[in-house]
Amino acid sequence: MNKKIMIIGMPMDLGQMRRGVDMGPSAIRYAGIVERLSSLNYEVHDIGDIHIGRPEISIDQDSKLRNLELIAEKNELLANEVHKAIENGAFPLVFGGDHSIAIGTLAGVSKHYENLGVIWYDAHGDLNTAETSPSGNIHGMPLAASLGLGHPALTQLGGYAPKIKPENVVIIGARALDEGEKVLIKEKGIKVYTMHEIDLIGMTKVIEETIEHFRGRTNHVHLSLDLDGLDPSDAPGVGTPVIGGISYRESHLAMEMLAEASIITSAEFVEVNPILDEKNKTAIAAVALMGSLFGEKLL
Ligand code: EXY
Ligand code: MN
Ligand code: MN
Ligand code: MN
Repeated sequence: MNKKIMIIGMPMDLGQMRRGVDMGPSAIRYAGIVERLSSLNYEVHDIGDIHIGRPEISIDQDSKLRNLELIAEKNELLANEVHKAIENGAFPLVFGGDHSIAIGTLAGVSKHYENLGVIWYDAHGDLNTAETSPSGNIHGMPLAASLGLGHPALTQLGGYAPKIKPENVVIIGARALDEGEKVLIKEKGIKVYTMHEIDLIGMTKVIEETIEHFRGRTNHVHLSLDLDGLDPSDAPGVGTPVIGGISYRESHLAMEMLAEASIITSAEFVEVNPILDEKNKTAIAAVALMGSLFGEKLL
């Protein structure tokens, strides 16, 4: 694992309608992430937060997408910082913010790697476009946008599309997919481990197969971890909770196996909403999972 980590806070809540997810980066920092990673002998640099400010909510006239231009504009800033982190030889570790920030993270990361792999750890597919979205919320669209599907303001971020290829994506934890997303998954042949497969074969096999899927394909895999992938009993502080999720223990196991395989070269932890949380439980879970992802051992 790269011993230099660049933390980038992205306090953006414009991709959905529940206030508070802009406080995610602070909550994760207060849960002790810098100390945790430093104790594992990483050189940790925290560049602070991307400036989001208090922009006025707007709806794009043509597409009806909420905050389209703002999300694109702020994600350009994130993409630049992520790009710089990699250029400086660091592992970019981004804290959201709602999941629309993944459009910026992936724009920054994929500039470096032609064949970037992506693990999308989430209750949702985030594969909607303006046409299929039931909500108009862009946090339900970042994976589609990164695959080059959707509004050009999102797909063309950084000046090129697509950022990733469908065969390089693995979704883990899905249990709330919209009809349009199901069609897209079949059409593109995207590999998905829904909760059904996780129940059936277990997280060990799911991660073994995921690692195997990337072997020979790419040496660079981005982990996009949406805390709502976890069960709400373990991660209650999220805006779109879905019961029947991945347990905290299964998630630890997943992170430990990924650490062991040494394939993750960038990551983001998103959707932590302290206003909806219980005593910062979700941020604390996120920090513990990051500990495992970066090689923490129990003994
Ligand atoms: N699929 C629903 C929508 O597009 O509105 C819900 C999306 C929630 C997205 C969350 C964060 O992963
Ligand atoms: Mn998501
Ligand atoms: Mn989600
Ligand atoms: Mn364990």
